[in-house]
Amino acid sequence: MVNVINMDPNLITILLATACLFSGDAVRNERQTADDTGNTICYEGLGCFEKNGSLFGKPLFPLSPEKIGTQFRLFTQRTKDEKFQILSAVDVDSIQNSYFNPEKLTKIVVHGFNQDASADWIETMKNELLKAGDFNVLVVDWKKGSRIVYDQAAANTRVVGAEIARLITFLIEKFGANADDFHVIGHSLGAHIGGYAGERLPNLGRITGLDPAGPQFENKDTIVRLDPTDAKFVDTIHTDGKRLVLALGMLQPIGHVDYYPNGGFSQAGCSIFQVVCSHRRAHVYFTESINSACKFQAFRCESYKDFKEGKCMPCVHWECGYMGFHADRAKPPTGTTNVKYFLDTGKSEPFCIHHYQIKVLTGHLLNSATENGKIKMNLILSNEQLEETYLTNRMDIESNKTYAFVVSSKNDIGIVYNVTVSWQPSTPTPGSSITIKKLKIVSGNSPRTGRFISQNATIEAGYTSLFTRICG
Ligand SMILES: [Ca+2]
Repeated sequence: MVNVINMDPNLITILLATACLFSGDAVRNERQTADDTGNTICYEGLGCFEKNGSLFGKPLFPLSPEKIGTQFRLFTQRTKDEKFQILSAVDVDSIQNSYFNPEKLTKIVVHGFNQDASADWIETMKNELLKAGDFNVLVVDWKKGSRIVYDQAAANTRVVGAEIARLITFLIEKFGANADDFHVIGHSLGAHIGGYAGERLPNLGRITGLDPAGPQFENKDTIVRLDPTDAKFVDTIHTDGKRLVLALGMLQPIGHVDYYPNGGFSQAGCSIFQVVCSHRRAHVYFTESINSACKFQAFRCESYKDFKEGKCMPCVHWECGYMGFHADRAKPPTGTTNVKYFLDTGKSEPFCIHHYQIKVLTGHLLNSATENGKIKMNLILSNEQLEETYLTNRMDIESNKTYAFVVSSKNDIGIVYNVTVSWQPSTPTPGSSITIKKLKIVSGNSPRTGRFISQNATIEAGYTSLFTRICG
């Protein structure tokens, strides 16, 4: 018997949802079949939805708009402490009598599975958005469609997406809004809701998918999931793409640009027992990015391994990405999709960190053809303050070869004046040493300002060598 008393409530939620995966038939009699075959259901004003098991994960119809009860809550800088205003796509007055301004950009925030629009993270994101700009912020509440069995919630995303599309179309046709000015920000299932909205709207400006839900969506046809055809710019943040037992997100790149903090899974500071911690980090990072001075700089790279080995730094132009709110500052050339960016984050707030590349060119090894061990480096600033200590993984060192590493700091450390380097061989061997010809540090924030620190030094085990900045 599992002792549920001491379990993480988030874990209980997931287990309950998973345990219900096979009970989808129980809710199916809520549909209203509109054709003779029972394969299509139509809802007034939204169109028809097929129950197509070969494309969609489970053969389920979405629930009716009445049952889902989707609500569009408008917040603006004028709202202040007043209650939000509710907009309706079938009620001109609801918009005319609101603070909605079609001249301004609109941010639409959509929650995911088992959530609602009153969640703390939505309140925080909404406040940060309104601090950043005079936006129309629309928070979408679809809790009656999301706080149920996962499979049915996943099916319901199609109706919620269609409702968002209908509202935006209404705002365009009746109030002169511009499709390009709308930006849907969706977490988990909310990301795919953005996709369903976008596929119905030519020229929707942007969709941000925050850890787009994986179960029933990963590796599915583009009509099932968020994809680059759903908006003019689609950016995603993958934070829970791989897990031994259950991944809530996906690793598959599905946007024009796809960001993979910490490799896209197992976020820094999240333990394996905190089931939704990594999944939720996507919206935490996005919210922090809105007004942060630190811009979550990321680097275009083929893999996290390549990134960690320093192969993707420095970057130039659009290959330097910015995860989160400012992702649209780095757009790849037209027609390029699924561009992957990597970065690391801190373990706690603020999560944004600065990345540096350290390149080491070895000289001739004196003792053997290959040495194995770890290199330890201390970065020292002008005021002799120790900024960062970095220890490489155990590695083979050979003569006359360049090695690159990525290190990170919570602070923008600026110019490094001195670096101390020591050598820690894996097995104590008399005379074990490495020779370093050149050492270079490049800041990820300003790729053109490489900092060279050079000396041809032989470093014996147990000794420390000092490298001084000479130019750059
Ligand atoms: Ca799509």
